[in-house]
Amino acid sequence: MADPADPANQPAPAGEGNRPALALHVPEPNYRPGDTVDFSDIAIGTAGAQPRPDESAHPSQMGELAYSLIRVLGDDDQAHGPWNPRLDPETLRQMLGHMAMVRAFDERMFRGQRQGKTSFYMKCTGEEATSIAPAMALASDDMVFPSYRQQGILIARGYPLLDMINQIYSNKADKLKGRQLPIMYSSRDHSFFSISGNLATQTPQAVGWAMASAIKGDSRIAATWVGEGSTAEGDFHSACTFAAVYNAPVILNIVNNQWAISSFSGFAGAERTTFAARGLGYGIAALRVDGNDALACFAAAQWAANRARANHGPTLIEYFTYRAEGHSTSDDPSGYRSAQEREEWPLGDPVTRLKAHLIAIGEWDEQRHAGMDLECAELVKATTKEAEKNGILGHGLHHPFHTMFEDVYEELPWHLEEQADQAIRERIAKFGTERPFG
Ligand SMILES: Cc1ncc(C[n+]2csc(CCOP(=O)(O)OP(=O)(O)O)c2C)c(N)n1
Ligand SMILES: [Mg+2]
Repeated sequence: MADPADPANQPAPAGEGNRPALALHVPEPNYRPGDTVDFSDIAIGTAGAQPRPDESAHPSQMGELAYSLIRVLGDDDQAHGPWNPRLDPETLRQMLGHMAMVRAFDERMFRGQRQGKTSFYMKCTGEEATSIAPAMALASDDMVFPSYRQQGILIARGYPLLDMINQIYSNKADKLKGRQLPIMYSSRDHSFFSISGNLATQTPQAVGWAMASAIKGDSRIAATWVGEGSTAEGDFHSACTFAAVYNAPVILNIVNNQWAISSFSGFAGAERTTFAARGLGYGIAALRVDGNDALACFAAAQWAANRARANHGPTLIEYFTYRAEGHSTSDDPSGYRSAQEREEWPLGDPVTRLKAHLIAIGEWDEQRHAGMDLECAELVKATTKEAEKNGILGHGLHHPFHTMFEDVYEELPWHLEEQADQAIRERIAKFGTERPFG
C-alpha cells in the first residue's frame, strides 16, 4: 500500500506540478447597486411562436418548451399563437380585477407594517399573474400548496379580505389564533394548504396529496408553488421523484423571480440551465412561461391541469418573472441589486400588459381602469378599518392566552394543563390580570 506520509504520494500544492490547480466557480450577479443594467442577453422570443403539444405528449417530445418562453401577449398587445387561451372579455376583466386588488392590498398592508400595525408583510408586485392566472385555470376545489407569495390565489378564490387582514394583525378575529406568522394563511374551505416558512416543504406535501387523491379515485388535482431559490432544497427534488415515479396528478410551479432575498438565481443553478429543465431530468413534462403574461400563465396552467386530470401525469412550470419589490418588509434590496433592474425588465409589468390587451381589443379604457383601482383601494381601506376593530399588533386584542395550549389534543393532557395554569398564574402575578391589554 502506498505510504500517505511519503511526499511523493501527496498532491502537489496549488499551482505546482503538471496537474492544473482546481478552481471553484462562485456565481456573482451581473448587476450590483448603481450599475447600468442591460438585459438584452435574455432571450424572450416572439409571442405566439411556441408550439402547443397535445396534453398527453411524452415529456421527451416537448423538451424545447423547457428552454424557450411560452408567450401569448405580443408587443402589439394582441394575443397570439396556439397558447392563446381565448378567454372571453368578462373573464379577462375579472383577471385584471384580481391583479389590481392584490396590488392595492399589498400597498396597504406594506404601509400597515410601517405604521406598526403588524410585524411583517410580503408583497408579490410584478408576480401577480403567476398566482392569479393559474388559480383561475384550476377548479376551485383543486388543492393548492403555495409559498408565501401567492396571496393572489386567495383573492382569486374569493377568500374574505377581512380574514386576511385579521390574520396579518394576529388579532382576536384571526382564524389561525395568532399561531402563524403574518401572511402564512390557511383555509380548508378554500382548498388552500397552510403556508409554511420552511421553504419547499409544500412540494412533497402537494405530491403526496395528489397521490392520495388518485388512490382514493377522486378527481381533484394538486398544485404547488415554490420560489426558484427554494428549488435548491432537497424536498423539491424528492417531490419531483415521487411525482414522476407515480405519475401523480400534480402541477409543480416554480416562480423564478430572479432573487431569493439577496441571493440571485445563479445560486440555485440558473447560470447552468433553466428551472423548467429540472423537470426533464425526472421525466416530467416541463413548460417555461413568460410570468408577466397573464394569458400565457393561464394557458400553461390549463394545459397542465388537463394533463393531470386525464392521468397523463405531472407538469413542472417555470414562470419567468421579476420580484419588483423587496423580499419582505424586513429587506432593503437597494443594498444588493441595481434599482434599474425593475425598469429594464424585458417582460414588462403583468398588470400593465393585460390592461393594454383589454384596451387593444376594445374591452377596456383608462377611465374604467382608474375607477377600478380606486374601488380596490377604497375597499381595502374600509376592510382595514373593520379589521382594526378586532385589534392590531401589540394592542392586546389577540386570542386569549390559554388558547395556545389548545387544539392539539382532543383532551388537554395533564402536563399541558399544568403549563397553562402556570403561564396564566405568572401573567396575573406580573400584570394583575391574564389579559392586561383587553
Ligand atoms: C429551509 C429554509 N431555508 C432558508 C429560509 C430563509 N429564507 C426565507 S425566504 C428565502 C428566500 C427564498 O427565495 P425563493 O425561493 O426564490 O422565493 P421568493 O422569496 O423569491 O419568492 C430564504 C432563504 C427558510 N425560510 N427556510
Ligand atoms: Mg425567488
